[in-house]
This record gives sequence, C-alpha cells and structure tokens, in this order.
Amino acid sequence: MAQDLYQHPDYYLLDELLSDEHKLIRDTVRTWIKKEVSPNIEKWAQENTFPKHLVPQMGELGLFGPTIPPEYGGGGLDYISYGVMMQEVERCDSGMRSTASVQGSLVMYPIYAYGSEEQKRKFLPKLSSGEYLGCFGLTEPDSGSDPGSMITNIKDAGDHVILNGAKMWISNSPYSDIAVVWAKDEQDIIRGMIVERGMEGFSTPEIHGKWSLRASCTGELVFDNVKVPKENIFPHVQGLKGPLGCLSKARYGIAWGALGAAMDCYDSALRYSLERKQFGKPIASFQLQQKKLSEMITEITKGQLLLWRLGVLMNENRATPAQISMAKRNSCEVALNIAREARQIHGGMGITGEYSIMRHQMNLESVVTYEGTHDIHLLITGFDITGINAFK
Ligand code: TGC
Ligand code: FAD
Repeated sequence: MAQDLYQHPDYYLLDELLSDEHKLIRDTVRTWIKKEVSPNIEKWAQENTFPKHLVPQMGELGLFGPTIPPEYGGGGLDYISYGVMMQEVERCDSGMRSTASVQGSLVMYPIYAYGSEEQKRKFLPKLSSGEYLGCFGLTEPDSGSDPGSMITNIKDAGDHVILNGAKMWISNSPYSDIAVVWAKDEQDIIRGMIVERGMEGFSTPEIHGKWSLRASCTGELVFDNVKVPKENIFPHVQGLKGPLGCLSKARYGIAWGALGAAMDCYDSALRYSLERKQFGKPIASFQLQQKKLSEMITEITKGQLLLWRLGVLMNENRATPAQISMAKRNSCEVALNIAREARQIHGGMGITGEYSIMRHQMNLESVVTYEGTHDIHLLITGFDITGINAFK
C-alpha cells in the first residue's frame, strides 16, 4: 500500500460534537494504525494471513471491550468512543475491525452481561488484554439469517452438558482460545456457554478460499460430544434474545466502522483525482469526477450525523435494535457504493494493492452480509415501522 496519508473527512465540522477525550482516543488509534497496520495490511490480505501478533497490541490500546467497566479489564468508555475506535480501525481494514468487534461485543459483552461473577473474573481481563482471543458461534451451515432454527444442542449429563453440532463462518475461530457458543437444550431453549480450546471433541477448522476479509481468519466450530462444565453456561440469559443482544452491540460498531471504510475510499479518491492528470488537467476538474466526489461526501456526512446521534442514544440507553439496524445497513450500503465509485476514480490503479480501495470493496461484501444481511436489516426496519413481520 502507498504511504498512509489518511485524513478523515469532516464536512459539517462534526468534530465539534466530540469531546477532547474522543479526539484523543481517535488520534491514538490512528497513530497506531499508521505505524503498525497500514504498512503491512496489503501484504497480510494478499497472503491471507491473520496478524495474530497484533492482538495483544490491540488489547493494550483498549480496542477490546471499551464500554465494559474497568473492574473487569474494560475501558469504561462511552459508545461514541467505541464508535470512533471502530471507525479508525475499519478505515484501514474491515478484517481488523472484525477482530475487535468480535472480541469486544460478541465475546466480552455476553460474558459481562449474561455471565456469572466467576466467568467474568476468569475470562474478561484476559480477553481485554488480548492474552486470550475469543470467537462467537451462532451461524450454522443450515441456519444463517434464521438463527432460531439452529440444531447445535446440549444434553444434561450431571455436572456437565454434552454439546453436539457445528457452527459455520466463525471469525477468529482457528486462533481462538475460547468460543461463546449458542445451542439448544433439551427443552429447545437457546443457551449460551463458553467452550474452551482443549476440550475433547472440540475443533476449529479454517475456511479457505475467501476473496474477502483476507486479513481476518474465518473457520468452523465442530462439537463432537464435547463435555462442557455447567459452570461454563451463562446463568443470566435464555432464548434468542441472548445472541441478538450481543449483535446489537456489534452492529453498532460495524455501523461506525463501515463508514470509516467509505471515508478512507473518499479521502484516497479526492487526493488521487487532484494529482492524476489527463487531457492536460487534474481529473478532479472534470464534472463527472466532481459529481462522484460530491455525492460521496454528501452520503458520508449524512452517515456521520446518523452515527453521532445513534451514539448519543446508545449512551442514554435509548437506542432501539431497529435504529441500530438502520445504521448498520446504511453504512454498508454507502460504503459499498463509495468503494465502487472510488475504484473507478483510481482507474487501473484502483485494482492494485497500491491503494486500499479494492481491498475495502472486497471486505465490504462480507460486512454487508454478516451480523444480519442487508435484506434482513431492511425487513427489521419494515417490521418496526409497520408492525408487520415480513420475515416468515
Ligand atoms: P424474534 O422473535 O424477532 O426475536 C427473538 C427475541 O430476541 C429479541 N430481539 C433482540 N434483542 C436484542 N437485540 C436485538 N437486535 C434483537 N432482535 C430481537 C426479541 O425481542 C425476542 O425477545 P423475546 O424476549 O420476545 O424472546 O426472532 P426471529 O427468530 O423472528 O428472528 C428475527 C431476525 C431475523 C431479525 C433475527 O434472527 C436476525 O437478526 N437474523 C440475522 C442473524 C444474524 O445477524 N446473525 C449474525 C451472526 S454473528 C456474525 O455475523 C458475526 S460477524 C462478526 C465480525 O466478524 O465482525
Ligand atoms: P442466508 O441466511 O442463507 O441468506 C441468503 C440470502 O437470502 C441473503 O441475501 C438473505 O438476505 C436472503 N434472505 C434470508 N432470509 C430472508 C428473508 N426472510 N427475507 C428476504 N431475504 C432473505 N456468524 C457467526 O455466528 N459468527 C461469526 O463470527 C461470523 N463471522 C462471519 C464472517 C464472515 C466473513 C462471513 C461471510 C460470515 C460470518 N458469519 C458469522 C455468518 C453471517 O452472520 C451469515 O453469513 C449471515 O447471517 C447470513 O447467513 P447466510 O450466509 O446463511 O445467508
């Protein structure tokens, strides 16, 4: 990748809505990204390598569980801090943001919100520091958008349960020390539990051949009569609202993150269009290119305003899952459109690893699908405004 010259677009002076602490957090993450990630991200993505060595550094920076209270190793920060962090990371690479959002929102959050005091004390500090890496197993080969149809199950066996089944498309799974797994009990009630690497019958094969999120590792979780101690089961939640509650936190971070990818594409396209000359003039001087750039910054600005307001509602504990869905869907759509347009502005150079555009575009194809597809989030909004469920 060419030298990382990123400067975030702020057309409506939204930085004025951020506190000094928010800006300091953002600058700290940006400096780390420019020093440790940007110089190598293209290589890792091309080689399909997960930079595991960055996990403890991410922990040290506070990227894991920023909103979890400090007594459990979290950052004790607000949701706008969490948002700007995810935005800085994803403007570099969605796969890196995946690592952070899975660890913070899908592994640490359920342990914090649904776990026993022993589970919190045992796992949260290690996850927060990056000593442990975790993953989240909800999706199955035959159960994606409809997670309530899962068949992974547990059977009571005294002081433990026997877990059988398989999870598919699990971010971080091949490198994970623990997995937060959702399975049905003998009464068909969804329960959450912590499965630890080394438990007999538990394996995490990698999924190969992805064209997207190549600097993030994706795998399966396979459970073959795994004995899970009952003390690893979450005592404080039952039913689908358990995993869906975690998804609300992660989708919020993705909404900020995906817009970060859009901001990076715009920033790169603006700079390139001013430098690149054709017909004796910078291509930025042609109306067609200005139209593209103007529409990009308009959509980015609208998205930034939406995210800021959502962050305020999150801080006040007033954000609804449907509002989060709208933001996740909007950011992904805006980002994918901007990545495609930015790719064209870069001409042939846009398909190379000299620029981040093509990598963003390929990554965003996963981001628009995971944590609820574009269609599912549209239907969540439809249900919310009409009261009519069009899923089933
Ligand atoms: P439904 O009957 O609507 O809901 C069941 C219960 O859950 C509650 N609920 C929520 N609670 C908190 N947050 C949310 N977002 C919630 N959505 C629903 C709901 O109130 C109800 O509670 P209760 O008390 O009445 O039981 O469930 P449904 O079966 O009709 O499904 C609805 C649907 C389709 C919206 C939902 O299942 C869905 O969101 N599907 C998409 C699946 C999905 O997002 N999977 C993501 C897997 S994880 C992942 O992709 C990680 S990628 C990470 C990375 O690398 O960054
Ligand atoms: P399907 O549910 O089969 O959907 C296929 C198509 O049908 C989609 O276009 C969808 O919108 C449409 N569709 C489905 N139902 C409806 C409906 N009712 N109305 C209209 N259209 C509908 N999962 C985890 O649990 N943990 C992870 O860490 C994780 N990481 C992932 C990482 C990557 C790189 C990817 C690609 C996925 C990951 N996932 C993870 C899984 C992800 O959440 C699912 O892929 C996603 O929820 C969609 O499920 P599916 O792929 O089975 O598609």
